Amino acid sequence: MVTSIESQLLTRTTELRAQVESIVNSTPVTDVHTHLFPRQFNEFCLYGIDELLTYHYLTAETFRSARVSPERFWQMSKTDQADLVWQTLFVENSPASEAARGIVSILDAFGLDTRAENLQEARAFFNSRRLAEHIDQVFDVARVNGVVMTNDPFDEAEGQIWNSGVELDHRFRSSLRLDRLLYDSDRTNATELRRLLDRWIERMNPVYMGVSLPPDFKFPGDGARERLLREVVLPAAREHGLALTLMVGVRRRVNPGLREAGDGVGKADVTAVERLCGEFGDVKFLATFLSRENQHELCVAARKFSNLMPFGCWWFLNNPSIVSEITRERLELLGTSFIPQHSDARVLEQLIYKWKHARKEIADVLCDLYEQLLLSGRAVTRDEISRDVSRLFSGNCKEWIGF
Ligand code: FIX
Ligand code: ZN
Repeated sequence: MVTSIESQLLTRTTELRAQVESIVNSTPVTDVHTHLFPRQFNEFCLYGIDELLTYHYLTAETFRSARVSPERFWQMSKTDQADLVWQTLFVENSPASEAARGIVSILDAFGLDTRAENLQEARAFFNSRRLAEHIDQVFDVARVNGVVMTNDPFDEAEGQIWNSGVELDHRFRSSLRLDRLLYDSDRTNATELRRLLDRWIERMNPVYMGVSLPPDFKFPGDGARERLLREVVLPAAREHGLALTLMVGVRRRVNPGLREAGDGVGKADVTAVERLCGEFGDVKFLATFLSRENQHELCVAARKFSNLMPFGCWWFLNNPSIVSEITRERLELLGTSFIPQHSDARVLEQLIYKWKHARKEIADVLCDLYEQLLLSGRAVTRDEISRDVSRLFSGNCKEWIGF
């Protein structure tokens, strides 16, 4: 028999869950790391069903089930590749993976047939879209108020667009990606590198500088990369007042034949980031690690260094089961002083699924947290829930990178 206290508690937790879900689903988010481009960047601005289905997450999964070699796949046209992905992952099999379910969420958002036998309807729909309005609708449906791009000043074609004095859509802000700068040994002249950095910072007006790092990254270290970080990048970050974003634990081209789908993961050394934060206490760091095994250590490191902002459930971690686990441990160790997610979107409409799926997990974790708080003797108000979610979805980002 349910006592009156139990039924009161049940009513309050039911109301609470409804409040949290409504606030999480309606609060706009700033997406701190993507590979998206505005339409002013022409062919860099990827959208539509063929780009969505040839996303490297899905091609990797297709190679496991289709009887087509990667070599043969790369010789196919993009539409033939997309047809094969659709047939393999959506017709011959259930779209069980997170990336495949993401396509279902996107098609459903536009009222398209998620069980179609072929891509005829989807292609006709996306081909009929006027890009400017399509971008507006995607941002609106995903409730994304801004995205940070990944800009490589050493990509010939991208550099030409920047040099043309392109006017950016205000929803897209640049970040200066340093991978090529730090990994191309022929650019290791510190003075030359600093001159290049200053020039590109002035031209792109980035909100941060970013670099991806392998699992064996050490700091301090005696390699060229570590020397350039210390002598060039970090002084530039300090002088320009820019945060440095570290994405640690990627093993590039574990299987080169898969191209962009060929990267892997490795457990990294979080103490390297601790030492960076300690030595450069006046620089703000954003950090995400690719290995699930590094997540708890990252939370503890962030408790030691308040100039360290953990962000996102990166790449192979962006699956509901792991997003839930990481978000829960971050809340338990850091309160709301972290950035729970970034989309890493490469194709425009991915914003819709990546944020819909993330919001579901974040809402569930917050509901549990607030229910525990209630049972511990403190209820939260609607305004407090809204304040917490706004901090997670945009406030921490605004404080760290001004966007
Ligand atoms: O280094 C990165 O920015 C990674 O996110 C990419 O290299 C990766 O291909 C990706 O898009 C993962 O989601
Ligand atoms: Zn990325």
